[in-house]
Amino acid sequence: MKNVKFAIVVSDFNCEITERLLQGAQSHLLMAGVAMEDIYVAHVPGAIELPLAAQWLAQTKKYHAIIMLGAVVRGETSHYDYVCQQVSAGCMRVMLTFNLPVTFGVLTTENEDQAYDRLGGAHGHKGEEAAATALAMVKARAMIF
Ligand code: INI
Repeated sequence: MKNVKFAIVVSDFNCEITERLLQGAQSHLLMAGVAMEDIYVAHVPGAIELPLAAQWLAQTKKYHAIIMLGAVVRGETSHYDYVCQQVSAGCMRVMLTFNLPVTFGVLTTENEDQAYDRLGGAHGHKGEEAAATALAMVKARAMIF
């Protein structure tokens, strides 16, 4: 896919997991023919910071789609619920405000095993899927307009 630009915003919290999400998303885009220079990667500290960085990237008007990657793993408190709810709501808000695909590649799991099952294990690879969805949305938009 030529001249189509993607931004990936990835959180560093649980970075062993999010690094693998990033690798999956990048390799999927490259395999689909996206040029390396058309993939911009921004890092943020945690999942809560993802929507704001996605908003900044959307404001630049440089990208055809944004891919949000993160890993929220349930701990002993209700913190997990607040983070998950706000990140998914923030993703949708940026998507509709900026009229731009923002895919939700944020794992929300009970434990790390469930996360690894979604990084090329029993439940596919959520980084690759977030990239595939971004590509599909760019194509869907091109068909509509
Ligand atoms: N951030 C994550 O990305 N994943 C988590 O599992 C997580 N937990 O469990 O706390 C997490 N917390 C940090 C949060 O995203 C913010 O960075 C922090 O609250 C500062 O705003």
